[in-house]
Amino acid sequence: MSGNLTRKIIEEHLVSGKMVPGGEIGIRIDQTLTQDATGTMACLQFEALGLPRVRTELSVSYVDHNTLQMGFRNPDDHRYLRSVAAKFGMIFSPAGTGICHQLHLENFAAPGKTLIGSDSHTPTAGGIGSLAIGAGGLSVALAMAGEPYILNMPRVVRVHLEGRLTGHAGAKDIILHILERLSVKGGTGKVLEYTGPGTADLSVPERATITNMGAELGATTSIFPADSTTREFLRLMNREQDFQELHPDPGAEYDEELFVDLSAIVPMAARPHMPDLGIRVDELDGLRVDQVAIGSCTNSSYADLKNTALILKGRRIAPDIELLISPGSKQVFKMLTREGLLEDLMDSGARILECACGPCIGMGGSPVSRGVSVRTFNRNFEGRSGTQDARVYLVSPVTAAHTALNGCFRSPKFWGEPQPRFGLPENVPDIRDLFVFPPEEPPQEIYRGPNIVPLPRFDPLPAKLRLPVLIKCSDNISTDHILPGGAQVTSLRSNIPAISEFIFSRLDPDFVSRAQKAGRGMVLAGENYGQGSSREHAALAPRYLGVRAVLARSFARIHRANLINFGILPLILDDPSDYDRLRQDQVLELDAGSFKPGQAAHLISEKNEPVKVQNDLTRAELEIIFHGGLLNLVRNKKKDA
Ligand code: MIC
Ligand code: SF4
Repeated sequence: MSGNLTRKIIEEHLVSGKMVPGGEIGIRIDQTLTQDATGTMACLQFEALGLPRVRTELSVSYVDHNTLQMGFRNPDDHRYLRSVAAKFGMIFSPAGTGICHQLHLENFAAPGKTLIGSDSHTPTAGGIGSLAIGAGGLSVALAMAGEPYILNMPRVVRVHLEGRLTGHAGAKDIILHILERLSVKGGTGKVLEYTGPGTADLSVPERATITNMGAELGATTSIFPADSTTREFLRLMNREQDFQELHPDPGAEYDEELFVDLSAIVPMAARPHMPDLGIRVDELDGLRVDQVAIGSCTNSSYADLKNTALILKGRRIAPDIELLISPGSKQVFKMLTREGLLEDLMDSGARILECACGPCIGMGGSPVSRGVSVRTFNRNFEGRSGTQDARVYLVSPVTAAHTALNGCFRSPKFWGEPQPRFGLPENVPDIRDLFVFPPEEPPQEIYRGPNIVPLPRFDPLPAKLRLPVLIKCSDNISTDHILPGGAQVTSLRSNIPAISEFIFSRLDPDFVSRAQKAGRGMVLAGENYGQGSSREHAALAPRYLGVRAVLARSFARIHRANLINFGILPLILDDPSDYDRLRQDQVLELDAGSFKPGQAAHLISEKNEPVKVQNDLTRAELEIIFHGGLLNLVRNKKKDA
């Protein structure tokens, strides 16, 4: 099979393996991005590799998540990241400059480039035609060291867009519609490649909204062609030289197809607590709302906020409502200011927050108890907003703005004339000089605050293990369930012993003490275990607590890779009914020493009952796990060399 865009980019970057769906391949990485919440760990890991400089075309270190500075932790981490960037040749984006994905799209992403980022929404850059993949911090550290990125060759889905958007519908409604059709695991092992005449109707930031939320489908990534719209976007960003035209070949073949008629798309919302629980906004008519938040890497572009401002212009938000707005970048912020739109937003009663992730990761902006919060973000997992009993709905900026005015969801038929969908203005302000570019003569000093605790060392996997089931969890457990976000916990990302105290705290406050008492154990889970955020701490901290295996009905891609990177066996239950049969505290024995790549194996319960697992681990993955994790393997190989 040949000719689709995804395969063409992969082929150009292929360093190992065959491009057969499901098979292991290695690709050369042109660009990396890290953010502060995952970046300190990635940088510590890069330091451990002992190289003098990064070996990519471009690596950018953004500070956008942990921007609250309540005490020394976050500011110390920012200073550490700044000094690491200067020493090792990375571009540094200081706190407040913007959200990594929005900034990367505006300033660095380019068609045909491969990008991996230690954040699950890295596929945002697919909107400009990059092959952009979210990964764990360690995988990104290795890419910074010039190592290929290893992944399974995805199946490529052609998403054929017909027609044009009409009425109040926007890009967010398209992806919410696709999520409703495919579900949060519908993209597993796949790349969604957007084609068809409908692509021409969408601007680059609108495309980026769609590729951003491909992460919620569990997709490896999503990508749009690079066409005249892309060229125009790059021209306005003052970097037309980064453009190359990219299309699938005529008659290109795909593994699957999906047709979407844009003219049939209507305003949509995702209901609590999952991004795929789609519903038409008119079906929510009358539902009272406490808070509206507009921003995040999904919907914080100039057009998103201009639309919002023009809907709010000359009006006040409903009296009982709180409206929070965070522009995606200082470039967006400057355009709003220049056009007087910021004033429209302020005069409506909105609170303007800094250009950062903010409420999306529970970094401030939590809703009231039992509050209904309507957000233009991409995730509405329970508790993620920082208020455990809040109910979060995901919507477009247009829906959010009307909801803020009305104080409740109203059917779009009451919203009046739709706004036109805006493009960028001619003179887009350049904010490149706000980035700190690495100096010619790199300084050698690295600043390490007391919050940066050295990485724990892990032992190799013993051949024979007796592991109690420490927790039994349901389907679609996200990494937010495993390790909560929010200001308190996220500021501990550089301190594994401290952050491990929060593992599974929202599901079961006794988990940590049980794990510590047992010394070793396993997690039992349903389908799509580890969906959502790429935070490798959701594997690293359980490993620190003694988790040596996860037995699940299926795994989300990035989390499975993180488990392997930190020496935890991800095993798939062969018979789904075993999930019902197995209980918490039950002890299972496994003879890991006898595991062979790709061969089924059996665990044995106390009653001598076998539990069959499909072991889909490759030789390379098993080697990593047997060494107790990828860093051990790299260190041991160095010792032997
Ligand atoms: C998220 O949206 O969940 C985050 C916070 O951006 C994460 C990264 C993290 O946990 O640091 C992600 O998407 O990977
Ligand atoms: Fe930041 Fe939210 Fe985007 Fe994650 S999803 S990168 S927390 S804005």
